[in-house]
Amino acid sequence: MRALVIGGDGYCGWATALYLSNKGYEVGILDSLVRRYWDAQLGAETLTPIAPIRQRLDRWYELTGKKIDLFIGDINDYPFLTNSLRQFQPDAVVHFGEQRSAPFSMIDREHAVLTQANNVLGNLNLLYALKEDFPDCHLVKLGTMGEYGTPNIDIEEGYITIEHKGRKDTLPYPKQPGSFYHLSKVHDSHNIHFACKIWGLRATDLNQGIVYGVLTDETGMDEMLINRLDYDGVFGTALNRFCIQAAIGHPLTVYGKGGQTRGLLDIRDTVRCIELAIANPADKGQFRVFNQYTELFSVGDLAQMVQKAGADLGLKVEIDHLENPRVELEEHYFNAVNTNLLDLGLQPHFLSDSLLDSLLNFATKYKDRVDQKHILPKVTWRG
Ligand code: NAD
Ligand code: USQ
Repeated sequence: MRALVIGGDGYCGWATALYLSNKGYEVGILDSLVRRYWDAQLGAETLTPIAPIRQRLDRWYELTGKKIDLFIGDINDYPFLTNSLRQFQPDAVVHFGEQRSAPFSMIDREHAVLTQANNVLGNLNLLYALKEDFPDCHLVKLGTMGEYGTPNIDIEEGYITIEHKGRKDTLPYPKQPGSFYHLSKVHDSHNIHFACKIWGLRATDLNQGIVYGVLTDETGMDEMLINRLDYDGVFGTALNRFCIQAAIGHPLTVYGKGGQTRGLLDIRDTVRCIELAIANPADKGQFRVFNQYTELFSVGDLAQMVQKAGADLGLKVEIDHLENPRVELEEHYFNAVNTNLLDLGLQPHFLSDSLLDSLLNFATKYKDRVDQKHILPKVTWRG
């Protein structure tokens, strides 16, 4: 089975590419390396010192004897995309290759346009490339739980059956995303759904929650394979950020009341979910949606858990409630179905004291790399 990982130099993609390679898949990575460029523009670096992509892949080959093909370029460059696909001949394409930060997309008009052009048009190019040359290839596309927003009813997996004025239909679940980034994922979902309907493509949209953690069996094998771990106010995400803040003695940055509830999952489950999706492809013409998270937590709960885990390690951790830079509900109902991946055999790594310990220790190991001026949020939704 040949799997092309688009965005394979990033946080989820790197871990996934190595995991699939280790499992015996023939893996290719396609990446424009634009994320490294955005980091440089923001002046922010990952907590961990990540090696250049070719060195990473050479080291992987030295350690395992497994070769990962590399295609460096942008999926918005259509000739590059089609040539790479023809060269690699994928059975499955896993698409992580997008601008994935909500704050980045809310910086200003340019960043909103960049985000939606990069994401929506890149994905549309990919749909055309698959239709032209690989109509049977399974597209596994990373979406986000944030497509749904925070409705006052249970969230289903992609579709909801509604009775209206005596008639009944199963329809796409309503979307109320909270940033121009999250909106780009909604637009992608619509385009993929339509392509499956008109061209008979097969696709799985993985509405992933917030990923935490850094070590997988593969990325932990060698320092040269280390994964990125973002802590800055633009690309850093809630739990990862809190652990790094605790390690450097910075008060945890809870935005507003902290009742914002989200689905989360361990990066070791991200890689397994991708494998499960690939190993059980969608049918021809099917647009399948899985909610990819394992547990629900509020931001306030996460901060308290990190505070407690920190105290156990002798760290004094304070929690700050900052004025919320975003426009979002801070207290709300949130309950989402996530049975599709469990039914396929996912055995979750639930958030545990030992994971928090290991993340805190990891953060402590690299804490001298932290630049404090990147901790507080600078991007506001109201502009
Ligand atoms: P990341 O920024 O670490 O990695 C994304 C990679 O895609 C980068 O290496 C970047 O260079 C590449 N890329 C971006 N645009 C590209 C383009 N046009 N052509 C080729 N390559 C391109 O992000 P991540 O955290 O690994 O997220 C991966 C995917 O998973 C994203 O689509 C994101 O929306 C989704 N996701 C992430 C999380 C999370 O918590 N990290 C949660 C839910 C969903
Ligand atoms: N938050 C804080 N303090 C912080 C950072 C965040 O309180 O220091 C709050 C935010 O206000 C928000 C929640 O935590 O309510 C989540 O924010 P986040 O930055 O951790 O995550 P988000 O912006 O939603 O985006 C991340 C990834 C994105 C993915 C999404 C999954 O960057 O790629 O799509 O998680 S989900 O949240 O389920 O939509």
